[in-house]
Amino acid sequence: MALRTRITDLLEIEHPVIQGGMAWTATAELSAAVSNGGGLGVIGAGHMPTELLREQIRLAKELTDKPFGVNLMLLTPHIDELVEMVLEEGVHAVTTGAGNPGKYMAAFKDRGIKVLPIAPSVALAKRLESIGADAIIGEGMEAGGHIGDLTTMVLTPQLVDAVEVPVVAAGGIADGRGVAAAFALGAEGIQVGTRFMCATECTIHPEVKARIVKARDRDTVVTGYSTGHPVRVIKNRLAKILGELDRDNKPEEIETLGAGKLALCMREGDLDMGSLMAGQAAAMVSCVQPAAEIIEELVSDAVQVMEALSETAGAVRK
Ligand code: TUI
Repeated sequence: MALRTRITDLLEIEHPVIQGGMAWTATAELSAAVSNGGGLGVIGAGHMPTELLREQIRLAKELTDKPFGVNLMLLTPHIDELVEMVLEEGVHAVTTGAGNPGKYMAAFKDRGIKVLPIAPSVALAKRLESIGADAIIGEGMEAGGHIGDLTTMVLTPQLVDAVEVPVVAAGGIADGRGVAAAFALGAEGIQVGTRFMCATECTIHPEVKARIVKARDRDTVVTGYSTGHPVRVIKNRLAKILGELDRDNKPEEIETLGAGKLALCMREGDLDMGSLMAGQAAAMVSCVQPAAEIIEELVSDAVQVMEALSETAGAVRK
């Protein structure tokens, strides 16, 4: 079963499934497993030191001969150095988050690297298209981590209307129904983060995976509005404290308390005082399974949903 779109053609992959570039979570192991499963695996750079990211890229090249990418978090202070290194090493694609990658666009394109920026709004997407983005990843506020303020449901069709390049829908997609919905909205690919956190090959602490599997519909909360960089996480003691600091409008204290907490969660498995970044779709993740199986299920279930809808449409017409 395969869904061919401009995204599969652009990235030379089998399935239009891009893995979210989650810092401290999307390591070479997970990315290679996603790429080997026919999607686009993406190493999450976050604040990773340059040489560590270089090692991760080299490891991914050992683990897969399929295309994979790197996600660059543009707020990181040594972003210029990370970009230089990615240009040296070469990857198939770069996704970007938390800013405008305009400054680097020409360099990536000269090197033959496809650029897929994440945009939480129409205006930014249009700007990014005008400077050469190969596709736009529209990320709704259902997503985990740093988010914008529009939902996937309203952002996706507006992006599809606003730009010519293909749109990838992200945020809240964790099963075949979500994939089919994204396609109904005009997307030609999807980005999935939270469900891949529960891939067997994902190297985060097993307690984090268990917490996601246990998650229910209202278990996430957004903290950090007062910092200008709101972040969706699974509720815990840290989130409660950050929420109180947010209400008291103390952005500096949020930044200080938040530092290092993502690693504390993902590496050490501290579910209490770690930052458990995950999307609302955590509630829809019910098991830990291999990345290739997740991709296969997303695609074949989506095709089944679309076929059923087509039959319904046929029956209605008669
Ligand atoms: O980037 C993400 N998700 C992230 S980044 C991250 S690390 C972090 N931690 C604390 C504070 C800030 C970052 C954890 N999760 N998703 C993609 C994404 N990009 N969401 C929102 C945006 C975005 C926001 C503003 C993209 C562009 C943008 O542009 C503003 C501008 O400069 O025009």
